Formats: sequence, C-alpha cells, structure tokens
Amino acid sequence: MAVKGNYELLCLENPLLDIQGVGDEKLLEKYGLKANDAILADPEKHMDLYEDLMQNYKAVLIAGGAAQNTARGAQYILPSESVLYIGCVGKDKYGETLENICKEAGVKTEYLYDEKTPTGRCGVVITGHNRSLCTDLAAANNYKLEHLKQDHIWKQVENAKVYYVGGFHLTVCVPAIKALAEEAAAKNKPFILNLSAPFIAQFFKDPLDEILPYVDILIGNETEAAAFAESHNIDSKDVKKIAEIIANGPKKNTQRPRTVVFTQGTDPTIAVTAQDGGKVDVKEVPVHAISEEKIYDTNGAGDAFAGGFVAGIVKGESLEKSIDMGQWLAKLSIQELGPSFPQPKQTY
Ligand code: 26A
Repeated sequence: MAVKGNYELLCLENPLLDIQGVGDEKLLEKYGLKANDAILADPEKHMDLYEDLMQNYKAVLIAGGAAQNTARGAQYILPSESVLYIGCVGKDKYGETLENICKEAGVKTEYLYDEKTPTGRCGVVITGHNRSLCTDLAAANNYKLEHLKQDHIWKQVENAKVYYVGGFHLTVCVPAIKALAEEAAAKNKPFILNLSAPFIAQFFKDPLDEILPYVDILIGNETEAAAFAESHNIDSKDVKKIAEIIANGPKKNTQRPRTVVFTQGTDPTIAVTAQDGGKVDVKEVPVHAISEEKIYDTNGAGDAFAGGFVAGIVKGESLEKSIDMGQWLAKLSIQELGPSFPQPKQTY
C-alpha cells in the first residue's frame, strides 16, 4: 500500500517538451507524417516542423515525454511523494519548464543535465482525434547509466517498489533499463514496460528482445501489438493471440507470471496472464465511454491509461481494477489540452 514520502514508483524515459498545434493534411504531407503515429525526427526532413508549428499553427508548449506523462498521471491518483521520474534534459529554459511542471504535479525528478545539448522536443500535429508525434530527442538521447548508478540515485532505485519504463527509452539507454530490470527481478518487484510505438518493435527489436525476459507487465495498443507480431514472425493478427504468445515467452523472474495488456481504442482492453503449463487467463475490460464532442485531443491518452493502470498496481489493486483506473484517467486526459489532467483533482 502506498505511503506518503516513499517514492514507490520509479519511471524512466525521455523528458520532452511538446510543441502542439492543430494541423491539417497539408502539414502532415509536407513532412511525410502519418495522422496517428510517433516517430523520431529525421534531421534532413523534420527540423523545420517545430518552427512551422509555432509560426503557422498557433502551437502551444506543454509538458510531454511519454513516461513523464505517465508519471504525472500516476501521481495524480497516488498519495503525495509516490512517484520519481528520471531522464536527461538540457540546461535551458525548456528543461526548467519541465522540472517545474513535474514539481507542480508532485513528481520528483532526478534529471541528468546535459550542458551542451538542448532539451528534447516533440512536434505534435493534431488532426481531428488523431495525433502525429515527431520527436527530436536532443538531450533526452544522452541519458547514461552512470547517472543512475550514483549512490544517491541508486539508493532511490533500491527503495522503489515498482518500475515503469517507456519503450521509447530503448532508443536511448538500454544499459539503464537493464539495470532497473535486473534490480526488479532480483528483488521480485514488478517491472513494467510500454511498447510505446510501432517503430520500437519494428526497428528496435534487438534491445526490446533483450529486455522482454525481465518484463512482468507489458503495455501496448493494437497497432503496437500488430507491429510486434510482424517483427517477431507471429502469424496472427488477433490481439489476444499475440498477447498470449508474449505472455508465455521466456522470463527471468519466475516468481511472477507475465501479463500483457493491450488497449484497443474504444474497444475493450484485453489482459492476458500466463498460467502454468502454457495456459493463459484472459480478461476484457471495457473503456469509459465518452461522447465525441467532449474530446479535446488524444495526445497522451495512452500515457494517461498507463498512469492510472500503474497507480493501481502500486496500490496493490487487482488487474481489472488497475485497468479500469487507467481507462478512467485516459478519459479525463483526453478532455484536456495535451497530456494533462483536470484541476481541481477528481478522485477515482
Ligand atoms: C523516442 N521518442 C520518439 C519519444 C517520444 C515521446 N516520448 C518519449 N520518446 N515521441 C513522442 N513522445 C511523447 O509521447 C507523448 C504522447 O503519448 C510526446 O512528448 C507526447 O507527450
């Protein structure tokens, strides 16, 4: 059970500032972006997007970074001083902005500061209920294991009870992810990974496969499930079947069965947990319905789901209740601008 001041949940990933504007087909086409996707910016193709969004699409600057959003979401639900977030920012105004937003949300940050590189940014192009994310990682790409291993930080790692890593970090610092994963496995603490985006399973298959044996809970959506299946030669388009195969994959910590949670937009979320003898337990949890006109934007919806879900896991709630907490928080977040949560605070 979560107790104040314990920082039971530790999250690691890429702190980013979102530059979010309402775009159109023309803007997506100009930069070769898909309406609903997340990619790494190509230095040749995408570097003008950020200025373009600011100048021509009335873009706003808001806190982003997928797992940082999840950290703020989990802290929204948990008792104060429950969540610690780690990543790399620049020594600049944007890094300060992110630090302040986390502070306001009650999330403790242990940033590595890169003196030479600016804070990372993510161009967010909103078209209807879709969002296209194009990330220039910059400083976020320079996270290093040595930061995590410093005494005063590693103590906090050891103190944490649950670990949440955004799959996006697989493009950045696998040794840091592995250090957390090994700590979790050695002490039988839950290690949670988010698949983050289709390109992770497609183009970062090797680091993903290196971490997967440590994963107790894998979170993803239906398109990430499909991308995983394709890159892993799983001959199925059935989300349940794909989850079943991943749930039964090799595992380091044999004291915990693996659970795979796949959201499917407005369709029910499925959760598949490995059982003895290659069997599985399958649960389906419906989403919290919302009328179209109440949706502000969907940037951060998946991160909010993960935040609510992980808060449930930290509190020791059942799998179904944790998923429902995720659906609840996602519903709140899509009614706000970008990855944020309503104030005054609502309670689950
Ligand atoms: C490595 N990449 C591509 C990324 C991201 C990312 N967070 C970490 N790493 N690309 C987009 N995001 C964040 O995802 C959130 C929406 O789910 C954006 O900053 C946005 O806030």
